Amino acid sequence: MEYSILDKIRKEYKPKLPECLSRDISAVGVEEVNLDTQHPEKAKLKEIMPRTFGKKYVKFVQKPEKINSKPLSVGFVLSGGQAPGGHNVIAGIFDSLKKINPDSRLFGFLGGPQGILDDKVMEITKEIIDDYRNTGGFDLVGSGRTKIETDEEFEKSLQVCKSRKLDALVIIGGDDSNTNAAFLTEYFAAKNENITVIGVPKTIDGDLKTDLIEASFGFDTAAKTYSELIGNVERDSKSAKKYWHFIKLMGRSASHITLECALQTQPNCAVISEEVKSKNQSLQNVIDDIAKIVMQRGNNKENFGVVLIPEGLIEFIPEIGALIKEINKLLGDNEELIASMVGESKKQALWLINNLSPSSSIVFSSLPKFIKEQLLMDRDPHGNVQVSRIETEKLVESMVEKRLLQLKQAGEYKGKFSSMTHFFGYEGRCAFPSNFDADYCYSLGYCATALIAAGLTGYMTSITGLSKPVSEWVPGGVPISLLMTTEERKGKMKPVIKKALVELDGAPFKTFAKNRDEWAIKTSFTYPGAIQYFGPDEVCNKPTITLTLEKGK
Ligand code: FBP
Repeated sequence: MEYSILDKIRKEYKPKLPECLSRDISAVGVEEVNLDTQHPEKAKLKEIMPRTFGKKYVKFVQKPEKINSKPLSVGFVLSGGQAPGGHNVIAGIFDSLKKINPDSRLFGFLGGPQGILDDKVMEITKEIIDDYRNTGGFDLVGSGRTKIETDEEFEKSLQVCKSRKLDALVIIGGDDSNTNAAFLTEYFAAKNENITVIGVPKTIDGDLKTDLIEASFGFDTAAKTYSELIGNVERDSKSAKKYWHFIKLMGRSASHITLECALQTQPNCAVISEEVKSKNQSLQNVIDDIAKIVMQRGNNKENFGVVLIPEGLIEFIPEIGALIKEINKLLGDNEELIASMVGESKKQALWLINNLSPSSSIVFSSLPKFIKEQLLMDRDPHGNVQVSRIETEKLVESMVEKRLLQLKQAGEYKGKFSSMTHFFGYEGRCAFPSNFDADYCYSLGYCATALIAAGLTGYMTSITGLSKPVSEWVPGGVPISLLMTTEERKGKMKPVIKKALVELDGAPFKTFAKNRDEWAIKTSFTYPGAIQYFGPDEVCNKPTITLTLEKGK
């Protein structure tokens, strides 16, 4: 394997740890904290997860003497989409396990949760992990989206963990993967098995977030990478003055990435899906708003600009959201029938179209052919529509162009409209983790070990105080079941981890809303540049604007 110079130098970076984890990890104990958390669906969840619901948040404390020094055997799995910092979570678990006892062992399941079902593992050694420290990607063991959900799959997972003599299984994933972690915990507990299950919050989308999980890892690096790219496009557009750029950004549901990038780059327009939904805006309303900005700038002879579009928008537009829900329900209720049409995508599509309600049928027929086809594409194993594969940026661009033509014909628009579309998603998921993500992930790895050593199960690693210097971060664990709610999946109500959407009364959105009218008309672009790994604190170690505004200093 050949390494770039940055790759080589970056491997030497020593991630910072919160004070409490930086001394003797084998002397770290837990302290239960009584939070006044009245879960609104307590009764329902207690019934579904009788053995694991109702545990308390714990924070770590240094004890005067060693309390955990027995060797531990731990398995881990990377689940779902790649997020910068995954390798540092593994490095953190590895180093802390070895510090507790050099005979501890760490095994990575290959290719995501399917690796557990197929019992495919790789033992992580010092030589191996040293090669992956502070690098992006999940390529050390790979990832996948297989869902472990049936009793048969839970049993298989249990048998594999037992045969490997694991004390614990760490699931590094997003909301769906950690939902599965909660059920696996319940299953192991029901079988009286002493194998603990720990979750680690991963997703660039930033939507696995509560008061106790202030950020999911990867969000910082991904948002900064996209912001660099957007800044570059902005500067190009301001230099050439001839294109409008429509940029779709990842974020399957929530618009956190788009909002953060907007705060970092001050584009002319950024659509926030949660606002569209709350205002019950139709697709045409969204288009009219964008066209108005293009028109005003065009009438000022500024025929260029940048529009940010979250990839999840399509599901938040009420009429399209209802259509997608209907398609999902039809797919969920008719799994066997649909499966019998495998290889006959036209027949499958026709069947779906014929079974839509009259209102959804009208919406469906109003959409361009490419969007129709993309809406009917396969769902992911968790039943989600694959929004990354829907070209919303092209849909918006073409509808804005159409609207501008109408405005021109009405004599209201005097500018020229030339446009380009972009999708920034995969470009940011495997970047070298920023110092924030490198430190955060390494610390999360230590937290996972501390939870395992304390014999806790069904917990997600939690670090609070993230807007402060690393030494002041407060590490601990939050019961996964506390994060759960019930939601419709594949047309049926299921317990899942609640997705944290952009809060319209939160500081990040309010800051954006206060400034956006000015950014729309004036050219106020800001250029964050590339992530810096070395140099002054304010360029290397600054958290996202979202985190700073949400948590303050
Ligand atoms: P996770 O929720 O698994 O972290 O994935 C996030 C994400 O990057 C989304 O932003 C995007 O919609 C999706 O994954 C793309 O999935 P895939 O990698 O399967 O194309």
